[in-house]
Amino acid sequence: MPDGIVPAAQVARTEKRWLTVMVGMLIVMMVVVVLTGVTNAIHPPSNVETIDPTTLHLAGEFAESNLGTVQERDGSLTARLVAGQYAFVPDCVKLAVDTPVKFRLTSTDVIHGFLLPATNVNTMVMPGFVSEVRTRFTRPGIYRMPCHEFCGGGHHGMWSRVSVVPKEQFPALAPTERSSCVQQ
Ligand SMILES: [Cu+2]
Repeated sequence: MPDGIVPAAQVARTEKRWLTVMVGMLIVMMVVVVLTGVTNAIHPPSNVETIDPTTLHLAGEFAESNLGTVQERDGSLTARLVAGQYAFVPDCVKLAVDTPVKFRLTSTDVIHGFLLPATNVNTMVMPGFVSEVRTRFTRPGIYRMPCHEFCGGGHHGMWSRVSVVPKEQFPALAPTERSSCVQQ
């Protein structure tokens, strides 16, 4: 219209069109969420385990002597890490290829993130909670491990590594022994 006033019927039509687009996008996103959940097993962790972040270093599962990789009786590996501003401890985790792996992590201070590109490992690490992720590496190599939750001024430097080696190169560990690749 020359005076700039748009007729009500046209406004209603345009709004309906945008509403349809928006509902369509919502449906597409819901389908993506459900499909990735079902086909790729990408879903929120179901276990809720709490832990006191103020006494981690004193004793228990996340005491310093207990961090790193441990071999379970069934041959599987468990890697325990503590995340804190601005590092993971240990900062290099050694694991074997084609072996069931369980990561157990917790934080001493704020929320951090634990992500291994090209794997299903992607979790938040929260103080007060234990995050557990299970995986199996099909290829040896160095997997870079960035913290992917903004955790403060040094966040961009919070990088660690996971070194996955062929089975025969992985040391046979005694039940109380821990392994890492921190010195390498
Ligand atoms: Cu961070």
